Amino acid sequence: MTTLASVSLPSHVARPTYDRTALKTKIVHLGFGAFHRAHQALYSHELAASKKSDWGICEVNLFTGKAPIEQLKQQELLYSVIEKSTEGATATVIGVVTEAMHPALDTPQAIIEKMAEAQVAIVSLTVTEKGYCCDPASGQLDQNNNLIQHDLLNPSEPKSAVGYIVQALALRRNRGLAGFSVLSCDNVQGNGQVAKAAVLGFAQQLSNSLRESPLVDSELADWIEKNVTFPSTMVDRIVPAMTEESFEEVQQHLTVSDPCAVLCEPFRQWVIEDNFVQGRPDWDQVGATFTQDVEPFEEMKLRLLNGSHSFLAYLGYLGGYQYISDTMHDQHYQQAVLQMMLVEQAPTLSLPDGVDVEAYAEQLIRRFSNTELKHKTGQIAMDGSQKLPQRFLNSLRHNMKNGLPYPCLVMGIAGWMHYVSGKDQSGNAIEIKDPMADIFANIFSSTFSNTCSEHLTNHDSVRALLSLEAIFGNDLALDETLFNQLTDAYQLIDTQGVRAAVATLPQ
Ligand code: NAI
Ligand code: CS2
Repeated sequence: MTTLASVSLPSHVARPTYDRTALKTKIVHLGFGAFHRAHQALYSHELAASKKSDWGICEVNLFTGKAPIEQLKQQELLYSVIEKSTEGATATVIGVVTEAMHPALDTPQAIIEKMAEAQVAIVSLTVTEKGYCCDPASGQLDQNNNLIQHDLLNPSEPKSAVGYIVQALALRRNRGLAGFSVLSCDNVQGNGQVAKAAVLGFAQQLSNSLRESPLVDSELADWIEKNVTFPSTMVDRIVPAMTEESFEEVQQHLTVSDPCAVLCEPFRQWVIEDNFVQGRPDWDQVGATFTQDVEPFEEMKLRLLNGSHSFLAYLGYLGGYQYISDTMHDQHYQQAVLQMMLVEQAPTLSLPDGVDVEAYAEQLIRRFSNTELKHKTGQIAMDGSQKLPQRFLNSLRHNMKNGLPYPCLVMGIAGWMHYVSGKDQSGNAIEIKDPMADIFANIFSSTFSNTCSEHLTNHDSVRALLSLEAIFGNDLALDETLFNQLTDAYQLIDTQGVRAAVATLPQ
């Protein structure tokens, strides 16, 4: 079979120039998804290419994503990243992957053993927001989560990322090895603290429930706290999910198919809390920033970039826009999202030193307008229950408390509320991909069947959704002004259509 590894590639495709056999698996990464391939792995590749690093990565997928792991193995652990803008494209073959594993191919025990190898210094994650099994509003471990319940009963055959990490750490402790750093690269506010809360919460629960286990005792959580660090990060690069058309484009660039390839924008940013227990690659030599305080960067990015993305995703999808770049052609959407950034989100932030927020917002509008990236509104709309708190709700609370305006935030939330009803404005079904999808479906089936007037239905739907504490905490549902504003926005979308509703926002 001809693969990326065996074919002679066109000269414009950059191939690894370093000795791949000199790399050591010092990072185990959970979540070989689109983003990691174009971000952490690419930074690590560039560092290896500069001959200053022997940090290799073992790529692991835990649930979905067995196919890319198999495909990676079939092409000598090589894959390609294509950066695209209206100015052109560049293609790079990434050589920094040293191993690839999946529980269905390699067994959970083999993955845990890999994480427990002495030279492994970092276990990094891009497992999506829901992968931390935490309550999105509080950031604490959700003990009712199905995966957590499974892993508490079967710690040596875990399913969750948290279960794997705790089991590997228990093994390292038992063998007298050092801990490792857990590096979350997901779009979660305080991602390091959330990863820590999940890991320590799980270890605590495990020691409460399994006193007889040789690996787990009442000291495990304490040991983890002393021997493991959880640096926070701000991660940024738009990497849309691949489609048939994007795979065809890859084939054209490379002259061979690459099922593990990703297409992304040229922009990238990575700010990392410099707090590692067993060393780390010098990613700053290839453009990352190490700092002691990531929070201002994280908040800025989550509220300005991701908040805008979610606004455009819900209201754009319902407005018939398939891609984010399509929403940028609608001046009402573009102006409203810019207003939301500058007037409703930026004033809630403690900006990092030297950041010009207007320039940052304008740069985001340009990035969203990149027509070369086919970033689907429906993709970003996924998992809204896990995204709303850090993207909209913390700013909403700030503005409510300080008497500041928030009509765009309200419209964004009302858009989400319509979206999770599971029907678009023409009555077509929307497939809701969200850990709380069943709860939304229940809300809409009961409100629709128990009421007879359209007005009451909207009112009840907003009330029921706003009462979901896992998303909205226990404060927002008590605010009648907010409830009325949300109901009005929801009603406006219903009666006037979503594009007209967006056109009423400050421009
Ligand atoms: P993807 O769908 O390509 O990959 C998702 C990865 O997460 C897969 O490896 C999958 O196996 C794993 N996963 C899903 N649910 C899991 C669970 N419950 N436990 C363990 N692993 C699980 O998505 P993509 O684009 O790689 O994004 C992943 C995350 O990366 C996002 O949710 C976000 O937090 C972060 N991110 C994504 C960016 C993007 O533009 N795609 C940019 C910045 C951050
Ligand atoms: C997006 C992000 O899917 C989403 O929810 O908002 O993945 C976004 O593309 C990245 O955070 C950009 O860095």
